[in-house]
Amino acid sequence: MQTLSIEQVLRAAAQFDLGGIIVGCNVYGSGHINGTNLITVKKPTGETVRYILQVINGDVFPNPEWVVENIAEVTEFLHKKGFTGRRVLNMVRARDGKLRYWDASGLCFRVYDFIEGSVSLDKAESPEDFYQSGFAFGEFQRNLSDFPVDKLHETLADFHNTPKRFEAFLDAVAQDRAGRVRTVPKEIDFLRERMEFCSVLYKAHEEGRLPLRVTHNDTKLNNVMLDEKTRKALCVIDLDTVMPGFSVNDFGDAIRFGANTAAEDEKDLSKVSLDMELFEAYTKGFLEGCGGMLGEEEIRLLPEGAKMMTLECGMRFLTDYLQGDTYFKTAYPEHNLDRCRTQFKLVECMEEHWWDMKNCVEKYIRK
Ligand code: ADP
Ligand code: GN1
Ligand code: MG
Repeated sequence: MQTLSIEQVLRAAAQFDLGGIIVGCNVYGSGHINGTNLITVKKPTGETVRYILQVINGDVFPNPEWVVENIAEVTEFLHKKGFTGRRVLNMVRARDGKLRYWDASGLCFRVYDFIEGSVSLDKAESPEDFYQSGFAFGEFQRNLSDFPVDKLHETLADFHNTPKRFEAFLDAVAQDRAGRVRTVPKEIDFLRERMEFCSVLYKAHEEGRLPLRVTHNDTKLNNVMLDEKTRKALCVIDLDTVMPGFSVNDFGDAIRFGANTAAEDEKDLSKVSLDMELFEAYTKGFLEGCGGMLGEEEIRLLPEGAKMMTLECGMRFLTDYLQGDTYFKTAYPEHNLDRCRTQFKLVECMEEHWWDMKNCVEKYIRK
């Protein structure tokens, strides 16, 4: 997605009912998909109020209207369950009453109330932080367990369909659009050796061992806001991919990002490993947040979810690298490859710690 000029952002912000004069506008956050800006508004009373203005990435989401409609439905549903204020994401209406604004160049913008007094972390500062994020994502899933699923659009088709992702990867290798295939033989072999694993969750689903639920599907630590002072979880954000999915994948994607001892794009792979203390903290938080809604077999498959999401994410980074970096935001040419390598190293660590992960989740079944 191209970077927006400040004029474009300000013009879009002026279309929303922010009730004052815009006095600040800065690029914000470390998300890989949307264009996020922090907008500061001075109200006639003299107080300043902050908002998040985002341009939805139209190269990623084929229908931004669907994204906005899903978020409206989900946040209203949570609202009715008593989640208000900083406990739920709140969309601000544009001057025409709609929850989004399309500019003349075809970009779709939306605005949220900024969740004040909160932090979103790229790395847990303690196991308690990670426990809290697990609780928030578990609670989110529990709260949506009675959400009418037919109201949800599939904003990104087959988002966590790992076998289909594998086919897309093979296709990217065959096409070699960016001429990079010859530079990554080890990474290609790594994936080919794990082709069969890609189907284990779909198999479990077909055999009736793993239900589809309404899930978040992008459970990175920085998609949860924690209270700055108490460090308790406030709310789950980045609701663009709320769709039917497997609980174990919501668990797994969070482990992939948050229980890695290194950053997602660390170049020094010796720093990458699976932190079992963080794994356990998240397991406890997630299962407590889910409040008993997961079945025993589902809990047993949590480690598969962790490995699946890590392998899939590495595969997505590699596919994007092979296609010439068209999906994820990148800061330099090898960025997607560095990200892919950390994910594959983490998969290896998970394979080494397989029985530690299995024993850990088993303990919570017995509790
Ligand atoms: P992306 O899809 O690109 O990851 P996000 O919706 O996650 O976009 O937003 C990027 C970052 O912006 C988040 O990780 C968070 O730090 C910040 N952010 C987003 N929405 C809010 C909000 N309502 N209040 C405070 N911070 C927010
Ligand atoms: C993207 O939007 P963000 O940065 O929270 C991506 C996730 C990946 C993640 C990898 C819609 O998440 O699926 O796991 O990057 N989101 C989308 O960091 O593709
Ligand atoms: Mg995000």
